[in-house]
Parts: sequence; structure tokens; C-alpha cells
Amino acid sequence: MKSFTYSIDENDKKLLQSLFTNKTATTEIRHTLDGFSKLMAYYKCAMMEIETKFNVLNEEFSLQYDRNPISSVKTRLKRLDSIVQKLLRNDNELSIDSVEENLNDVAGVRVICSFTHDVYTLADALLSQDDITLIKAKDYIKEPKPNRYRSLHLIVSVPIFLLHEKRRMKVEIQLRTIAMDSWAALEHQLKYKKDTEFTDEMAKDLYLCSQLSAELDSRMDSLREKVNI
Ligand code: 0O2
Repeated sequence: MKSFTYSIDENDKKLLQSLFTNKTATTEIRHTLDGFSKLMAYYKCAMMEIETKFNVLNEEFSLQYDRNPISSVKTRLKRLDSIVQKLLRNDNELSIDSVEENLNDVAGVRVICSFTHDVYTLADALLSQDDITLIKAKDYIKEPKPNRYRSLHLIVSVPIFLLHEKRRMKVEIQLRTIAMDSWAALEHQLKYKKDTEFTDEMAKDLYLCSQLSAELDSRMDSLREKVNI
């Protein structure tokens, strides 16, 4: 059985000690560490709830249409150093409450689909569930980012049921096709690879790849429509 606890490593502890409290009293530090571990465990539970919902939708879809719309579901919890960087970048307070209030993407679920049509079918099916609240949607498929990044982003809140309380937690969901995912992974690698310069030629090639990937998705969707699957 999977553990529900979020364990913080030594680096996280040091970072928390220096950033989340300016007091050195041991009880204060322990309180902060416990609070952060608890919050991350809640995010993990929310992430698992969403992952399960997509797995259920995938099963049900395959019963009805004899194919799986989901190629894979990936989950990730934002690392503490990324959490701190994002709070600082946005001029938000460094506190545990501030994480919950200001960040939407501590818990992330990425759903990779076979067809663009499936992205919207799954998003609609999830959003029609009565325990899911849509907080924000960004459709980078209909309106790609200037670098041609495509994906459908949903920020939702989902309830998690604890021993004595029910809490709503935010989860960022990214839905995309296999082609969109391959492109995003390549773009991320090229951009963040520190030992290689990101040249104009690479940017042009990447742009061409984005066009090809969009065309591939569109043709695949047309074929899917023809065979009505
Ligand atoms: P990681 O490790 O992937 O999480 P928000 O405050 O959420 O409204 P934000 O953070 O700008 O504003 O959200 P947005 O635009 O919805 O994008 C958040 C995430 O989408 C990023 O997370 C990436 O995962 C992905 N993403 C967005 N734009 C791009 C892009 O141009 N290229 C690639 N490859 N991915 C993109 P993080 O926080 O960068 O990292």
C-alpha cells in the first residue's frame, strides 16, 4: 500500500528553516516542518483523487467505445525549491498559508491522450462531476502560446476526506495529445539544457515541429472521425 506521508529531506528542512520562519526556536521550526509535510500530504491525496477519476473515465470509455482515450497519466508534486522560487517571483509571502492561497500547481496531473477530441471529452467528463469545481481554464490548444506550446490546462478543486474533516485542494491538470507532449518535452529540454546554446536555427526547427505536430493531430482526428471511434 502506498504511503500517504510526504517526507522532507535534509535540504528541504534547511530551506524551510531559513525561509519559512525567521525564528530559531525549535518548536517553531518543528511546527513549520510538520505543517508543510501535512500540506504536501493533502496535495498528494488530491492528486491521487484526480488520477483515479481519469483512470475510471478511461475504463468506462473503453467499455463503451472499445478503445482507451488515455495513453498515460503522470503525477507530480512541486518541489519545495520550485515552490519557494514561484512565491518569491510573484512577491507572495513565504508561509504555508501563502502556498495554499497563491499557488495553483503544487499538485499536478498530466493526462496524455490519443486524440485532441479525447482531450475535450475527458475534460468535459471530469468537469461535469459534482465534486469538482473549476477554478481556471487555459486553452493553449485553441490559442497556443507564442512559442506554439499547446495543452489544455485546468485548475480545479477536489475534496479530500480526512478523519475529521473534508478539505478542498487545488490541482493543476494538463491535458494534451502524445504529439503535444513530445513537443513540450523537447522544447523544455532544449530551453533548459544549460550546456547548449538555444540558437535561432533551433528555434526555427522547433517552430516547424510544432506546426507538424498540430497537423498530425488534426489529420489523426479527421481519421478518427471517419471511422467514428
Ligand atoms: P512544471 O515542473 O512542469 O510544473 P498560473 O499561476 O498557474 O496561472 P503559470 O504557472 O504561468 O501561471 O501557468 P501556465 O501558463 O498554465 O503553465 C504552467 C505549466 O505549464 C508549466 O509548469 C509547464 O509544465 C507547462 N508549460 C507552460 N508553458 C510551457 C511552455 O512554453 N513549454 C513547456 N514545455 N511547458 C509549458 P512549470 O511551473 O514551468 O513547471
